Amino acid sequence: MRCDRLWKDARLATMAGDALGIVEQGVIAAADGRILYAGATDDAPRFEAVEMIGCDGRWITPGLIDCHTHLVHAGDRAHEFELRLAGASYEEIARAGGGIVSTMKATRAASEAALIDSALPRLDALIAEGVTTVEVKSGYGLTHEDELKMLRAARALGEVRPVRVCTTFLGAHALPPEYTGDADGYIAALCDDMLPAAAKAGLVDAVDAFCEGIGFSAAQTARMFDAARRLGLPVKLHAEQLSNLHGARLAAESGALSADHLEHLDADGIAAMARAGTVATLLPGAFYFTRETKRPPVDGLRAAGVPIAIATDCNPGTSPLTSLLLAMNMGATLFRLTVEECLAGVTRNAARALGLSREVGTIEVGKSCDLAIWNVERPAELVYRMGLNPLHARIWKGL
Ligand code: DI6
Ligand code: FE
Repeated sequence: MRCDRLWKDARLATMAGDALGIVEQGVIAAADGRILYAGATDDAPRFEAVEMIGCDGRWITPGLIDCHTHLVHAGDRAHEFELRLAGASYEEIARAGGGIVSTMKATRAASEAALIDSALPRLDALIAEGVTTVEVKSGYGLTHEDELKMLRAARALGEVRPVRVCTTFLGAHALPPEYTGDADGYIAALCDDMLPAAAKAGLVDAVDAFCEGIGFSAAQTARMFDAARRLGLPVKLHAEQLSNLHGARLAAESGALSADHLEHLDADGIAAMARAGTVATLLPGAFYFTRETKRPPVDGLRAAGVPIAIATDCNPGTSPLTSLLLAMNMGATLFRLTVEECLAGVTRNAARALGLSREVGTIEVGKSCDLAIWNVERPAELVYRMGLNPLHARIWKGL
């Protein structure tokens, strides 16, 4: 059988099924960017490969997926970090006009080219650790033009780097100053104008909102979800990070791909997510950086069989994190996830959180040949180390 490239003498963690999917003596064949065969060397058909790559027993996992980021934004919030170190809380800073609104001002002032330029080092850091798919949200423009500018910048990232970019419309991230006292008016502008325009321009893969006391109410979130449904777009939600507005239940009942953060999630929310198959995306970087002490209900999620994903939440305010490997370590250390859960969280379940289960997330025949090849002795090392990057090679669409 002919193929373009063949990786041999490898150990595979295919992540297929519900565990690591380990193959001790494995081979992967790719043709036209897709996986043609992945499995035991002994069972493999005889391949005639254009290029044969010996892996010297290295481990291969699916390319990693960061399914929740705010990678595109201008400026930084190091100064607010200093204020927080001096005792101010995130909510105090937000209410005093800092927080998301300060990044909004910088993002509005930046050109599309400047947004791309400033996001590239962050994207490159993710790519250097084997990320092959990344989600990027809008939400720091908060005007028609600036939200579209952010989404175009996000799409452009996928053209200047070998990575799959999924875009999420997060117009309902914060109330822009122009709408002070009129959150419902802003939601109407999002639903009737900004979201349809962004969708029409092909810039939206999913719709998200920040459902919080300092963000938008459940009723306002429901209106965003209705607008998404009218456009045929999937939804996801920032839910239960700082308070419990029952956003996760609302998201699940709206068929959401994921509900994210979830520190304050209750049993009712867990049950709704389990019924709907909504992924719980945990963001340990934000938990760590804000010195949150309330942990998401991991035992309850596990017991209910809710799939768990892990992402960086890379954003300037609450998670200036550009390492998905470190996010896994934090998931294990802070949230007590197992190694298997951490790895599933950045592969199989992250793909599901993006609605991309058929395309990526496991090493299986027919999927995009997105791989990460590692200099590790066992998969647990990927979760165990802090600050060492053991990536040997990264393959995206077979190349
Ligand atoms: N949740 C978060 O943690 C970030 N956004 C969100 O919806 C915070 C974003 C920021 O502070 O800039
Ligand atoms: Fe976020």
